Amino acid sequence: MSDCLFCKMATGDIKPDVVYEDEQLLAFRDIHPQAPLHVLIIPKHHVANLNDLDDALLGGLMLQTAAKIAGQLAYAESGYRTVFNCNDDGGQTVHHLHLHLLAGRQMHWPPG
Ligand code: DGP
Repeated sequence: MSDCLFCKMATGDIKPDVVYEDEQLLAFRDIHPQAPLHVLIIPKHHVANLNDLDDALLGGLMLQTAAKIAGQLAYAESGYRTVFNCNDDGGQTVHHLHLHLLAGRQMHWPPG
């Protein structure tokens, strides 16, 4: 989608701080980090949110990639959190599917 911020990152029109990339996914640091490590993992093609994700393998790949990045950046043992926000009540502000990976501090429950 031409007016989608994360699509522009996927195509390279906007260059985020990339921590991982493969054929299907791009992962980059969040501009407003909520933890010492805050990475967003996105599919390169446009999917608006979790409601529109019809490819279970892609969802699994996003989660597996979060674990891989956490491991590569030495957060696997201390721990981390992964979050998909969906639509307004879920707190989604960018309507291109993204998985938050947060690490480097104690997380709390329930989230705000
Ligand atoms: P959500 O609220 O779940 O839709 O999360 C959207 C995230 O996207 C939020 O944590 C901030 C991040 N974000 C918004 N604009 C930019 C940007 O231009 N660059 C980067 N790196 N992150 C952004």
